[in-house]
Amino acid sequence: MSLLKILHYPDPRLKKIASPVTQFDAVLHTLIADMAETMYAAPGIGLAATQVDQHRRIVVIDVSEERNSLLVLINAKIVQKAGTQVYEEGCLSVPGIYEKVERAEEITVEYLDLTGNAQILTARGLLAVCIQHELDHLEGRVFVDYLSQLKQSRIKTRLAKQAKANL
Ligand code: GNR
Ligand code: NI
Repeated sequence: MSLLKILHYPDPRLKKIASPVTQFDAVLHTLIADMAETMYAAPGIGLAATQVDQHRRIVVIDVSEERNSLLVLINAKIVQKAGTQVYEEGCLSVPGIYEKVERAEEITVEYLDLTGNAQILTARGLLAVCIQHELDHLEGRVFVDYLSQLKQSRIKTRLAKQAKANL
């Protein structure tokens, strides 16, 4: 297992659109194991392949307190959305920044599990927020994109300062 390097906003590679997974092989399983290890170590409640510069439609999530309920979503698609909720979001690719974002309260997703079997899941609350946040990454979007231009430019300035301080 290995820890993967997480890209930081505004890295242009975070804007790439991920391609569907077609091969359910050992290479895929290794990437997923490494993504899970990276998410738990961060620590984070989710990680999209885009964030580790792998532009394939793979997401790992664990919103449990115990950190023992790994959810792997491959080629996931939201097929139903209902209601709205506002949650203060953070992102491993935008370290130290937290802002409120409005999302659907409840979603239904169709996806493939790590053996390639089709699954369906209805989620609400934090899990629904996390799934929407991760699927955005696969489309090249980060939560910062939903904020005002002023907030976006302030966040870029803050992250640039942090990056400089970390040299
Ligand atoms: O760890 C994370 N926490 C979080 C909190 C609120 C809303 C979304 C998230 S996802 C984030 C991990 C991450 O960046 N996933 O892409
Ligand atoms: Ni994120």
